[in-house]
This record gives sequence, structure tokens and C-alpha cells, in this order.
Amino acid sequence: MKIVAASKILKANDALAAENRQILNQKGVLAVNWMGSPGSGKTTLLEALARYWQGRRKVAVIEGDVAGSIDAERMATLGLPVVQINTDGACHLDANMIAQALEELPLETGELLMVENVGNLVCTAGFDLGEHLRIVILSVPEGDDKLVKYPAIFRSIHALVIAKMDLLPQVAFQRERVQKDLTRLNAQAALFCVSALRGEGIAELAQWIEAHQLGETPNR
Ligand SMILES: Nc1nc2c(ncn2[C@@H]2O[C@H](COP(=O)(O)OP(=O)(O)OP(=O)(O)O)[C@@H](O)[C@H]2O)c(=O)[nH]1
Ligand SMILES: [Mg+2]
Repeated sequence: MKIVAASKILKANDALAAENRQILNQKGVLAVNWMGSPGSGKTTLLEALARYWQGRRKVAVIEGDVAGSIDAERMATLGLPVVQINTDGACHLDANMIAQALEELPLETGELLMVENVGNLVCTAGFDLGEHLRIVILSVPEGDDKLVKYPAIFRSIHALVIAKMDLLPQVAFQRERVQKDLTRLNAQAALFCVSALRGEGIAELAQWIEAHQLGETPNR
């Protein structure tokens, strides 16, 4: 019997991710890996950001889902070039899937590439896709204890977005607790509070993303 260690698989993934990052750097495209629980509001936030960037910046999208193309259709409705990846049961995207998707996208210099990962706070944490920025969306109804319960993903990110802020009056959610836990786990990470429903906090987040230059391997 042969046993392949997980560390070997991750090493192979890292090598492919580095190739993806090189391709993106050569093309002058900044890529963001959006992660978060199912239903945390990833696609709705991407729609809001796409509207903000309309007429200002070119945006392309890779949608990762276990099955179906609902989210890709939502982004295509906004006129964005989009590739849907179906993982057929896998709980995260990997660098090989992104490499295939990059071949299908007509990327242009200066473009922003938004990658919506499969809804999951565990599996997505370990896989570098070749992105420049890793951002987690945590929505108010999920609760303010998620950083304590799923620390790995929060240690690896460049920014945390607290989403669905319009629901704060209905939910016992302490923003200060999240801020404190984020500082403890990852003092460098930026924190944003948004409501895609009301359009609040979108411009600030969009401008923070735009301000980033193409870089090397992100913190993991
Ligand atoms: N109140 C409120 N609801 C929101 C907001 N953003 C998203 N939602 C709702 O949250 C639900 C899930 O939103 P999606 O954007 O599809 O979530 P997602 O993270 O892309 O979901 P998956 O791709 O299935 O993981 C929908 O019913 C949205 O209308 C917000 O800012 N405020
Ligand atoms: Mg979605």
C-alpha cells in the first residue's frame, strides 16, 4: 500500500500556485481569494464591488462551487467575464483548478481578478491559489466567535470583512470581540465593516484592494 502525505500534496499545490502568481504578475492582474462560510455574502459583496468598479476598473471573476453555476450567472449578468469551476464535491479550490480557469479568461493589464472560493472556513485555509490578497467575509448572523473556533483561516488573511452590518440590531454580535480576536491572531490584517445591501463600506474596501500592488507569496 502506498500512502501520500498531505504535506506532499500541499507542496505540489504551492508550486502550481507560484506559477499562477507568476502568470498574474506578468499580465499585471491583481487576484483576490474571497473565502467565507456558505451564505456569508461573498457573491453579493462581489456584485457590489463590481458595480463600484464599473467604468473605473476592469474586473474578471472565477466562481468556485461544489455544483451549479448560479453565482457565475449572477456575475455574468453584470457583464463581467466569468469562469465557473465545479469542484464535484471538493470543499475548496486549488491552484490546479485556477490554472485551468486562467486559460479561459481573457485577462488584461490592470485588471482585478476576483476568485470566490467554495463556502467553507476550514478547507479553504490551506490552499494557496496564487492570489495576491486573501480576504475572509464573516457575516453578522454567523456569530462573533468564529475567529476562536476556526483560527487557521484568520491567521492567513490580509483582510477580514464583517458583512451584513445592517443586521446588527437583530443579532447579538460584538464587533469589538472580533477586532480583539483578529489582533491576537493576525495583527497585520485589515478590518472592514460593510453592508452590501445598503452599499455601506464598499468604496473603502474597493479602494483598499486597488491600492495593493502585485506582490509575491502572501502570508500563510
Ligand atoms: N441583510 C443582508 N443580507 C445580505 C447581505 N449580503 C448578502 N445577504 C444575503 O445573504 C444571502 C447569501 O448571500 P450570497 O451572496 O449568495 O452568499 P455567498 O457567500 O455567496 O453564498 P455561497 O456562494 O452559497 O457560499 C442572500 O440571501 C443575500 O441576499 C447584506 O449586506 N445584508
Ligand atoms: Mg456565492
